[in-house]
Amino acid sequence: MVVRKFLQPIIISLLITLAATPGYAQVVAVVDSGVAPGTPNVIPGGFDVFNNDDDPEDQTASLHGTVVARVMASVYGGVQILPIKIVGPNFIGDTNITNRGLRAAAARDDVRVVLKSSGPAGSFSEWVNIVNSGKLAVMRAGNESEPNPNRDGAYAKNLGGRAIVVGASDASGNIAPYSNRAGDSADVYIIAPGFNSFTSVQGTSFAAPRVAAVAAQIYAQNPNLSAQQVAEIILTSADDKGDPGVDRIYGHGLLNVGAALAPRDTGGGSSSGGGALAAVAVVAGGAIVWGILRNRDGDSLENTFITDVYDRGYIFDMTKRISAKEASPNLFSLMSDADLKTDTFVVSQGVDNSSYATLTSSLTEIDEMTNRLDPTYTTEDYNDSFTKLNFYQQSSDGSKYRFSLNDSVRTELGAFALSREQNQSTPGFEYTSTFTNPYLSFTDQGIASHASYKLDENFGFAFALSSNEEPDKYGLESDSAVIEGHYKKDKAAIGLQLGSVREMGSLFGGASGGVLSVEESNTISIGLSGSYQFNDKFSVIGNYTEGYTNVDDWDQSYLQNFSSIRSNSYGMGLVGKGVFRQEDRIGIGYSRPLKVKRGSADLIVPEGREDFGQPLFFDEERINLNPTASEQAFEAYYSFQPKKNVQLTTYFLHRKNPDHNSEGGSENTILATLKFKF
Ligand SMILES: [Ca+2]
Ligand SMILES: [Ca+2]
Repeated sequence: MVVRKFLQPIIISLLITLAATPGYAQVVAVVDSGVAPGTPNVIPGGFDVFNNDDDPEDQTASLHGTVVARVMASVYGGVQILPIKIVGPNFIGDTNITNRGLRAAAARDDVRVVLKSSGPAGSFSEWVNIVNSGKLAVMRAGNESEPNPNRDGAYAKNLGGRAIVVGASDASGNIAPYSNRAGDSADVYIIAPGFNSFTSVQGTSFAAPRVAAVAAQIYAQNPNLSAQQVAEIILTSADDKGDPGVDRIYGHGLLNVGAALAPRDTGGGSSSGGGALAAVAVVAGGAIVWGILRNRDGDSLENTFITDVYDRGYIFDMTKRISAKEASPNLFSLMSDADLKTDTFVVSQGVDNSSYATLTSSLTEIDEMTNRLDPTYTTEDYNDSFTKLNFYQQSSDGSKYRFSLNDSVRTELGAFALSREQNQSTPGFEYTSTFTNPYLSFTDQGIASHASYKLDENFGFAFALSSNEEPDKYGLESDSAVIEGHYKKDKAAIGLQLGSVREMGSLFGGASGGVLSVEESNTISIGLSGSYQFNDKFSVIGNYTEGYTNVDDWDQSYLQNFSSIRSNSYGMGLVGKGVFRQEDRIGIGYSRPLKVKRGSADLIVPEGREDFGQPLFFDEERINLNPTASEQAFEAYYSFQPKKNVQLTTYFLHRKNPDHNSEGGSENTILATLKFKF
């Protein structure tokens, strides 16, 4: 299986905490049998409508209303419960009493949620009054195994999305046998555990308070939400059960408390500057990312304040979201060679010119970029069939053409190309970018082409283009071009490259759409490459490239006011052919991958807000973008054919400070591949 991840495998521990919320009253009126004295989370001011007094003591033998209150407090410790007693001993009561209780709940301004979990049904008009006064209605579905919710629960579907009717689940998360089903109320129906540790009795009465408690906590996250929004958050964050989607048994599915409270993004951007959640998973270019992370004075990124589409605030460790997109092609490409299915078609071949095409297809795994803030998120790779196409043509006059789909033409340039000219062999280094032009393209997806011409025995020039227009898939949209002139005399050859790359939303191949993103960056580069052939076996090759980048800020980004940026890369190596055996290849290389040498920007990170709807506070500092460490990469390979049709390659890589991370330590990789040709 080929693994070619745009995102490096970032394992994210979700470090989301709720931002401190001012003490808004988020009261739930519990229209039930009252509560026993000393029940936690109960606020003063409850009513006993049944006995017409102001002490709603619980007279039921099972302490029904008391258990309901305890279940609520176990789900949300901050819940404030206003008991409204509408039944006496043995649940005696009637519609008039219930209606008076509902009216009392509607009249209270501090009540945001009205929970009806026992007793005779009230009138529909009283529930209309409750939702019209801005409150969310939560009703039990009933315990008669019926296909539809009954009693008050039957009203939920006609209350304009401002009500939720709750069925019961068993310990496995399936609908409990006794619970009334979603039926005609599927759009407003959810299930929650019908059991609890306070009583052995089960029922939808004990499921509904869980939903009411979560609703209260969502109101505490943002008291400006409407009842409709709170219902929407709870219903749409439920775990789907039964048939896919909303169905007539489970409605929206099983209550998921964590998902209901987690930041939610539906893909829209935020104009508040709080950071669009869609943009939270950040992949920054390896050339720059450790400059951003290591050169800060403050801890603003560790304590970033973010808001979701419902304007709920969270404190978030943004550094856990930022990962480096490696500055250099990684080893996956080498491993993938062993796995790819490759077919080579010789299109035509003659004495004077030849052309051929290779078609390679593989299965690719791409990490999904989205939904990483959701605590219920599990890394879901999706497979994508992936096709590489290369078409080559070489003419008798020495000119060469190449057209590639989903492959890089970088190895046609720089020291790689000079080496091939002299040695008739392409070096086997994996750090191709340091030996060629790292700015040609930061990805090997997309379309690329190359043409080279010989003017005479000594002079030649080449032209390469690369374009990627799939930012959704690969996170990078860029157009680049490099023109190269080369001169060869006797044993020495030199090349000079001029390049230009325009990246939309990215900087050095990373951060597309992320909070460290940019609107556009434009880099011009100049490169010098050289090759010297010692004898018929060995050559030394070297390459140096320098780039100058201008950045247009993106107004949603935490990085603003970029200076112009200078960056560079270099590599040198010894390559040999036919050293120990006729067809062997050997190479030892040193690379210093692309890295920012000079540049700065303002890091502006939201750290909180005075109140809901008020402007955000920002922490602001000027940071140097140059990483404090430099990656040093040494690589060596030896490749030979022990038998005809068999090729054995061994490869060793040592990286110190990978991606220029001063705390990155060192990495060693040893790899061997065996290829058979049939
Ligand atoms: Ca009483
Ligand atoms: Ca379903």
